[in-house]
Amino acid sequence: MATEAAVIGQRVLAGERLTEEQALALLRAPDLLAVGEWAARFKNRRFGNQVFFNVNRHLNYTNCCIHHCAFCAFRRDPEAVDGYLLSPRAAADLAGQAAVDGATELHVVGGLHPELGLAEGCRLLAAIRAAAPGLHLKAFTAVELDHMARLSGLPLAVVLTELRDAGLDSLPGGGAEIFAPRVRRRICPDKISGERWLEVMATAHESGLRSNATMLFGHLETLEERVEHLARLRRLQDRTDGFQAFVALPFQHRNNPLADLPGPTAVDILRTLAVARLFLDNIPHIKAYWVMLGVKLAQVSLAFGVDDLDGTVVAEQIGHAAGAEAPQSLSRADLERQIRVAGCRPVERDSFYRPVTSGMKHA
Ligand code: V47
Repeated sequence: MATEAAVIGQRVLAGERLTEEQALALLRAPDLLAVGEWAARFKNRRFGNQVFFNVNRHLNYTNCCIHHCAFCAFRRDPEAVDGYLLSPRAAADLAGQAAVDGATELHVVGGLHPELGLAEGCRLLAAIRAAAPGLHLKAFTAVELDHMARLSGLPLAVVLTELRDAGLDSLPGGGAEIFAPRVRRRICPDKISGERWLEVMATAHESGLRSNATMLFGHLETLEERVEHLARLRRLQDRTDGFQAFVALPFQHRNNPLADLPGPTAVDILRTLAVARLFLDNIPHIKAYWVMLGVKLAQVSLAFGVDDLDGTVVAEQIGHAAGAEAPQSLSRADLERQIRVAGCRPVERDSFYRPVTSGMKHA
């Protein structure tokens, strides 16, 4: 007799949308490989054996933050001796070098610096844009955008317009954590609510900006709260169609107040990615962030519904501060090899998932 999970698998492959109850059943299903196989088939229908990657660079402009998130090992008090805030000039120099090295995208995020309002955010982007006109600027999480709107006393729509005029091209998906208030009270008590995160994204999507979405999982949340998070993303995507990729971020457990939690196991990570692929039928790309998965597990995840391996990265600090053991960067050749050895075809993409066919390829 077919198991409950097998019936769900048949239904989803026949085109039925997964319910929250079914997603939960798959997260609990003992047969990891069956769930992975359905997710891989779902992915292959859309993208065949292609796996996307991009040549990017992360730029964390400040570690100073007025919040005290329990999972974060990167933040410093604004007055701390090891707190930093990059000047627009220093950020521009890094961006210029990234462009010379062949990057097509800069991922710009930081803590909530008490003095970094809209004017400073615009100055930062404008300096980067001037130094590297061809780079796509994926900058500022919903949390940072809300902070700028508060400091400047301006509506979010105006903040977004001004940042776009200064060079903003799209938004990263960070800061979503887990939407459930029960969990937020414990892991990020000062942060905007899940509702506000979704509202900021809705406003951005309605203004024509595209974004990603994340989920930081494997700490205090229940599986039900994980599914609820995915369901809220799926509902917003039904309305706006603005999310390009979903990024599942496994909790890194070192050097932070939650360090006594073990973090998710490899099986949990793979199952969560596979269920995200099957449940988020309206978000095209499922991204493995190898910095937090580790390169080896990220490669395995390509058989579990993942179609995007992010990226060359170069100078990541948030995951590494919390104990990520992955290297600081991968080269284009490294990424291509990881993808090929997994039996897939590497496709270098731009920030809107169009294949990169020309330009300097020497990262
Ligand atoms: O916003 C912080 C999370 C995010 C930890 O949009 C942690 O393409 C796990 O958002 N363990 C930053 N996660 C990373 C991020 C991201 C990465 C790659 C691609 C994209 C994209 C977005 O990492 C933070 C927070 O949600 N985070 N500390 C930790 N200890």
